[in-house]
Amino acid sequence: MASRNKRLALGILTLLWTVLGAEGKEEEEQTCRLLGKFDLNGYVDADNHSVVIGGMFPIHSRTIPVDESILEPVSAKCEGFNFRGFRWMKAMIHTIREINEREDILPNVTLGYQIFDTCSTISKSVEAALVFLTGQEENKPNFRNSMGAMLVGIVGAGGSSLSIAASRILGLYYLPQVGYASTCSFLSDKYQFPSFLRVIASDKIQSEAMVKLIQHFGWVWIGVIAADDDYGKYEVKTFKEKIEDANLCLAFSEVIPKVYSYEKMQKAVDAVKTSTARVIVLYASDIDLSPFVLEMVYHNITDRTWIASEAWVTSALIAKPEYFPYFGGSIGFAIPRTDIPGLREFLYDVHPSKNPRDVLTIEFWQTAFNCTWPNSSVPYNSDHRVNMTGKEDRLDAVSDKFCTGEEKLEDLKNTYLDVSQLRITNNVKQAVYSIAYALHDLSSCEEGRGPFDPGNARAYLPDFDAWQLMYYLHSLKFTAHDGRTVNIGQNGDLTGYYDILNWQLDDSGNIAFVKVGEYVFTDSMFELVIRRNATIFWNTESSELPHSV
Ligand code: TCR
Repeated sequence: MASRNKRLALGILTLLWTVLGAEGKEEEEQTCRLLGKFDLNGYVDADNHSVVIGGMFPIHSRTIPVDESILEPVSAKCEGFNFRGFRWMKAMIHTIREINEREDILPNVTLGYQIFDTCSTISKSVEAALVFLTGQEENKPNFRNSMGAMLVGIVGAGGSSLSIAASRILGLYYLPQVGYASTCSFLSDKYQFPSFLRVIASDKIQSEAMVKLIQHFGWVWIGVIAADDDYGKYEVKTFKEKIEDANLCLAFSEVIPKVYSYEKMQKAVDAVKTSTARVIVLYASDIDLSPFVLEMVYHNITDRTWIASEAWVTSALIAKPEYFPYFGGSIGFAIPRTDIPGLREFLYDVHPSKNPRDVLTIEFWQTAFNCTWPNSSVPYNSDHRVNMTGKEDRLDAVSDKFCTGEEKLEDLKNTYLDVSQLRITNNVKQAVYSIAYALHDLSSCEEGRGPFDPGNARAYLPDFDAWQLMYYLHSLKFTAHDGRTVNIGQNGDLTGYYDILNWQLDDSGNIAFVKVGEYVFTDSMFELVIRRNATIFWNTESSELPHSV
């Protein structure tokens, strides 16, 4: 069965390769745009490097719907610049540079990278997975990237739906893939996703933690709203099961549509409006959640306590002071926060004049400073979404102000530069480190002591197959820069803890994520601790703990 799958995939790849081409590399670091069928944006630095780590990040929020009158298949363009995803991508480059400077990890190897923008969509993630595998002008996957360097593993993709799609293809070849934000419990199934591992805990744990939190505060009557993707669907499914087991009651369960639909959105809004449940669990990544947040503001729905899943609990997109009357007092789970030395400086080192072909940096600059970069073809802030009134909102606006290049990043209050909440960003770092440590272990394995059959007793660097890394990744345990242990574990999942955060207003009128407790978990135990002296802000008329019974 597996080998039939492989042959089938090989056939597809062979076909696809004939329409694929790759542009050569001219500068040290350049925007990489592959010609032919696929149209992917990203970054590559791989010349003369023996080993390359691939990356997939949501640098845009969505693809632009393709004009239906076009008969040929075309690769969609993207819009909705995502500053947070841009920061994650930068964190990967920063980590690779750091590893290259270290003498204790892979001393004789320079790591390169090849990174693609997934535009938060499945189709782009699949395009990227195929380009990673086909790589260069050979009609079979050869685990070399388009610069001829060896591809050893992939960091990403972001959301579970994207990782699942990419993993279906990468898994056929056992190419290591380390997720930094994909939490779907489904991905723990090693039969379906043999080469997927992650540096973030599975949602199974968070659903359990949610129920414990709900019980802790004595709530019984709970609503749930989730994104219309694998993340939302699986989370809700497990959550419902756990709610039933705990004898709690579900008031309603609704979805937030991925593509704006007035009817679907109103169904969710009505459920919140009409239900007597005062406590509502929200499972969605921030990009999917923001249209729903606007609806809550529009309908002036206050006096609800939102339980935040990790995917939006510290999101700058949602935690805006103007939303505080509606979402203040939210309480939810966050993965551990850390500081990353040197990252701040690295993030500030960005300027569109450095490379005129770096379209992502140009778009970053234009969007951040609300101006048009002279002589560039990068569209300014286009938005093809159907808006809240149900009409399509085409604003291919060109800002009438030109960027001068003198704009100051210091003046910018933007999530890209905010290094106070490094959580997923740190996961990106640890995902890169996982692959690097596995490579290091593989390269220092003694003759005859490797995991492979005697004829192939030792895998030499760079002369080895990427799948051989899986052996080292499975048993990987290392200490991160902040002293924490990263343990990918046998089933590719983690042990660790969540911070429990509560949204309060600080003295300067911004939203502060105040830590009020922790949820600690290992394979065999878990514990919810709400700090005894913690002051929790509740968004109720009386400011007292809400009742939802
Ligand atoms: N898992 C979600 C995606 C996601 C995310 C995030 C996206 C998580 N945390 C933070 C943006 C920011 C958790 C998934 O789809 O698996």
